[in-house]
Amino acid sequence: DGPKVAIVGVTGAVGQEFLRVLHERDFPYSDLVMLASARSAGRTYSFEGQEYTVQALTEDSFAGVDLALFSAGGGISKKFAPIASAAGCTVVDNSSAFRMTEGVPLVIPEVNPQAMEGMKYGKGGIVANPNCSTIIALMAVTPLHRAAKVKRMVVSTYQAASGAGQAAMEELEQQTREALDGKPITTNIFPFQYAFNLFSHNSPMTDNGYNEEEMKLVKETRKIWGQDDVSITGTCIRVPVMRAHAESINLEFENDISEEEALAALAAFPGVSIINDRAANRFPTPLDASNKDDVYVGRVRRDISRPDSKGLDIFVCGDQIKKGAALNAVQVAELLL
Ligand code: 11C
Repeated sequence: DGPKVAIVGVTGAVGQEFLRVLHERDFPYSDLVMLASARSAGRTYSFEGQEYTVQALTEDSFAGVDLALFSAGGGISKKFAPIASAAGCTVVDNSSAFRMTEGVPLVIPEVNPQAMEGMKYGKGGIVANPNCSTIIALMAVTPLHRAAKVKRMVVSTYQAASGAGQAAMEELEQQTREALDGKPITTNIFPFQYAFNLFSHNSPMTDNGYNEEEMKLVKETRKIWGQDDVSITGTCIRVPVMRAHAESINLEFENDISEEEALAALAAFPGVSIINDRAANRFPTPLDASNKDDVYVGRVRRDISRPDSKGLDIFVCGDQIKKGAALNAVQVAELLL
């Protein structure tokens, strides 16, 4: 019982994670369709005891499909998500194609499930999954926002290879081997050496000197919180870590908030775990968060540059492929059941 589910982009890093998360969460489905580009058609995957053959994505792929999880890039979503929706298939889209489209809910289930109220599988419509950096930041910042109202937020990211896809993860691994073996470094996905290096996020630069990843943090946060007056600035950096993003976040609040109040608010929020042992200098690392559902928060401290108790610094780590993408999308799909 349950919806007939399609996975669009099943061969990619997020596509494969969709399968793992559907299994882990025992997601109910009546049938499963695996879709990808014509190049990948014919590949087979076994899932929950069944063999599936990947089919080439076409305009006819969604007949009889109730729910589709898309992660095949913005161009594919732009073309095929409206086609799927018109066929009565409800789409959860992991790309940036519709995030800022009016009328398309942009949802983190722990934060703003009300934005997709009334939507159901089999009825069409698109729900957008936010960008991974936004999801991971807002999982940690939303409980603090609810406690003391965020006025301004300064985010510095340390983003993993997985955000740039499976090929970038392979490039990091290969370059690390080449560097250790003293061989010339092969660059393919990124224009720089990635292993033992870091660089400004690879998304396109915009006119104001911010890259698109940084502007997503600004725009998506405002849409998810439904609050246009929150000031946000960010610097996004790609670091040689495999699959979990880290973010250093400085927060300025409208109201007073103590470290204890902040930790209590974080501890009470679903999907957040705290690693904050000052005595042992033990705080979240990307490896703590890798392959985990929760977002990890630590380094919770008063901002000493402010004389009052209206500023905090925190450090956050979250798995980019899970909560940053596949898990969030499957949680959205659960709300459609
Ligand atoms: C990264 N967040 O870590 C990016 C990748 O808008 O879905 C995903 C881009 C997006 O590089």
